[in-house]
Amino acid sequence: MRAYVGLGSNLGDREATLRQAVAALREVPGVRIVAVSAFRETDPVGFLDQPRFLNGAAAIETELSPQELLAALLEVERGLGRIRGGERYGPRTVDLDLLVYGDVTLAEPGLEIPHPRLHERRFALEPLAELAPGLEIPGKGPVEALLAELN
Ligand code: PH2
Ligand code: MG
Ligand code: MG
Repeated sequence: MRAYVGLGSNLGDREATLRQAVAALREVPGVRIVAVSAFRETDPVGFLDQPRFLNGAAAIETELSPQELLAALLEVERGLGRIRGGERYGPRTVDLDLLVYGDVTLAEPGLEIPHPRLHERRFALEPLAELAPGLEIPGKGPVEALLAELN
């Protein structure tokens, strides 16, 4: 299945951390990295009083289920030293979000696909549009149209 993972960091050496996250993802059995977007500086969204983020996205091909993939992403976050329990939407050394998983829509405790706030977040839509300009976000519309709506 083709899936897309959002990459974010706003603490420490953000670029090194995102590169390490991609390298760690590459090592996950059942995950193949297809492409990685450029990383871009973005203003914080949701909780404004925090450092700017570096954001990007990765296209992967995976044999893992959405639940297994989520578990792998959380494991990579932990391996890179992410500590949870701070402010919601607050600063983080690394954030790996499952944005899109094929044409699947799913909502269960702890896992919603597509990511519930993807369609309203430029920092997530832009790298996604770079990787897959024609991508249809299940239940939301074409990525390019969603971006245009934010203008
Ligand atoms: N992540 C958040 C909250 N706000 N803002 C930007 N610019 N980039 C993010 O990755 C981000 C955010 C929660 O995950
Ligand atoms: Mg996030
Ligand atoms: Mg997250």
